[in-house]
Amino acid sequence: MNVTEKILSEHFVSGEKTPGAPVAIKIDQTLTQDATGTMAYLEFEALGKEKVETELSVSYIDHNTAQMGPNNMNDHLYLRSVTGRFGIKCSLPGNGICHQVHMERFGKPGKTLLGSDSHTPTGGGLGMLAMGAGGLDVALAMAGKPFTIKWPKVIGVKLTGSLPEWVAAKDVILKLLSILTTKGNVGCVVEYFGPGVASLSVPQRATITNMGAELGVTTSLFPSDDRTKEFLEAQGRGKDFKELLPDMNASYDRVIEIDLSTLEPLAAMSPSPDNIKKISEVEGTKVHQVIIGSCTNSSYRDLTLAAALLRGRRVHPDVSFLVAPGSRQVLQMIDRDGSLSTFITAGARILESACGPCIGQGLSPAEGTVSVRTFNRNFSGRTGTPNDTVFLTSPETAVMAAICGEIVDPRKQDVIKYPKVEEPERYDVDDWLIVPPPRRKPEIFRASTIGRPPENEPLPENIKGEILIKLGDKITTDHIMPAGAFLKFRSNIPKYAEFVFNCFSEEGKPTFAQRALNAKAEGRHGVILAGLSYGQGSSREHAAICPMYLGVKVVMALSFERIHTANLINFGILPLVIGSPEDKEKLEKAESLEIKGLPEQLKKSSAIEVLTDKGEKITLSHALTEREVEIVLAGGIMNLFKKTEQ
Ligand code: MIC
Ligand code: SF4
Repeated sequence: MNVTEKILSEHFVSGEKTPGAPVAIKIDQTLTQDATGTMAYLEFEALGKEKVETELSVSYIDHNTAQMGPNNMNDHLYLRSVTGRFGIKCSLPGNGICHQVHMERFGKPGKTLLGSDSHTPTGGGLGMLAMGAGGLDVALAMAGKPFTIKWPKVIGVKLTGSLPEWVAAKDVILKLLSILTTKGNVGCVVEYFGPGVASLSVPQRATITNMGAELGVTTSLFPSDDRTKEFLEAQGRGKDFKELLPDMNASYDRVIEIDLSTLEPLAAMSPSPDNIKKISEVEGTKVHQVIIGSCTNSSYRDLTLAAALLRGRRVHPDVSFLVAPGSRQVLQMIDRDGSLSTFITAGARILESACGPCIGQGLSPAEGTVSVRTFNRNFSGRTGTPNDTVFLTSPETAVMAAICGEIVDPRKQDVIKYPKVEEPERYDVDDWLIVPPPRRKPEIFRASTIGRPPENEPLPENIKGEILIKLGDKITTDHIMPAGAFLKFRSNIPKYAEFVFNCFSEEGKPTFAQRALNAKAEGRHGVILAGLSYGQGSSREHAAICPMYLGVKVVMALSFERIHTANLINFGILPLVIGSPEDKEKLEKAESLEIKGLPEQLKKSSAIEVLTDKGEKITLSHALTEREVEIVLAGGIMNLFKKTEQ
């Protein structure tokens, strides 16, 4: 067996072990972050449980730390109290980004981890099966329910050789993104193996599995080996180590070979993480902002390497250079070893250990300018600036751009030597900002800005659909539900729903929300029409809850991404697959459509007949399991849960 099969088999609850078939697995650990967590815990409260049933659940406060107005801190206090009440640890603001901290302090090889954040696969760097999901799925896992995925196809990535100077772990995942792209990988797991694996430390592996989220796969993971042991021992967690290697004769559904020695510095250029350029192709591009941070590249190794490059130098006067350490552990360590003062002397602006600019919480670039960021996403508008250009690169490439004021191929110069950076033998461990649940159950903090999750009615017999929006390919959850300045409304669905598809609003015309609410008031059902890979990116279930609140009942697309599909189903919205671009064109010509006898059609077969107002009869399909059909028909999983468990 390969490592994926080993972990899945050990956590198998029910289902069929054939690719594509649904399989329920036991979840050992969960994590939430505040931007998705508040809703997840409101949902957990609604499940009526006394305590979480996982081995470990941690709530991180790392996304909404700007605190402009009371909304954010209201959420923080709610999270701290609700987690204390249900037996969950709470990592307070300032302690760091969930994925970095979880890797440092809690991740364990061989365990399953479900997180309400799409970059949860960071844990795969430690040999965990770590997956992103919507908040409701995480709430159900905390309540002890198994999590259902499709038994995956495992893509084996065989690593050989070792990284040359100036080439980083980030370039490995950028290379893979250039091969696999962000589309068409749903239902796959990427597993790294081969002799090159041993040359990568756990934080380097975590960079790779973190950004594997952009491939749209279920997760990515590395084996657990001596390097894993080394890392856990250095974190004072040697007892958490477990060796986990693929069997000698392990097989994979597809094998891609990457010789690390032949890689070169790469960048992903806006608007997509798979728009890969060689650094040598974009050399000379003038840069105005450089940021080192995010859950992809802000480990102690990344920051000490950046500091080593900057020692004795200053950043270019035209560049605004920012550093956001991934965790308090990283910040404390760069303080003690002098890297922090190197950054300050070089002219860096030091940010708190949080997501910050990665999720558009400030630091938006100027219009039309270029920023180089060590992050994982560059969807248009995500920075808060609609027409900027973002290059996603390694810390090495980013720092060189900060020093030179333009993108440079560092291999072509010999002024700055490539520094040798080793993982420390011992990390500084101080978990003071991780609050364990108190002995006496605290009162739950409630605030006016925190609403209840909205309710939904069962799916109607007959859909009288109004096509509210017609979209193209690769619509991300950032398009559906903007984050950045709107993040503070995450706990208030009616308010947040006003901004659904905000980026497509045209001045003087009714917004998507207004059109949807009008249709709802007049008894018509909202329909969204889209192309390939609908719902890429974040795990935010708000991209389903808010449309649900606005009366959307069906999304029709050429293909869907995994986490978003699950979120749609969980909130009673039916995802229907359009069979061909020709059928999509026919649907695009229509304004409204009808689906008759939907419950019966759904139960009978995977084909669903749709009749447009132009008289076209089109057959769409669904890939829902029996249970998912039940969920959608009930109007969402909460309604079903109430019916069956209470
Ligand atoms: C992101 O990187 O887009 C986020 C913000 O971390 C999201 C979660 C969210 O929308 O709160 C994610 O990746 O799931
Ligand atoms: Fe935070 Fe950015 Fe990572 Fe999302 S991708 S968890 S916003 S650092």
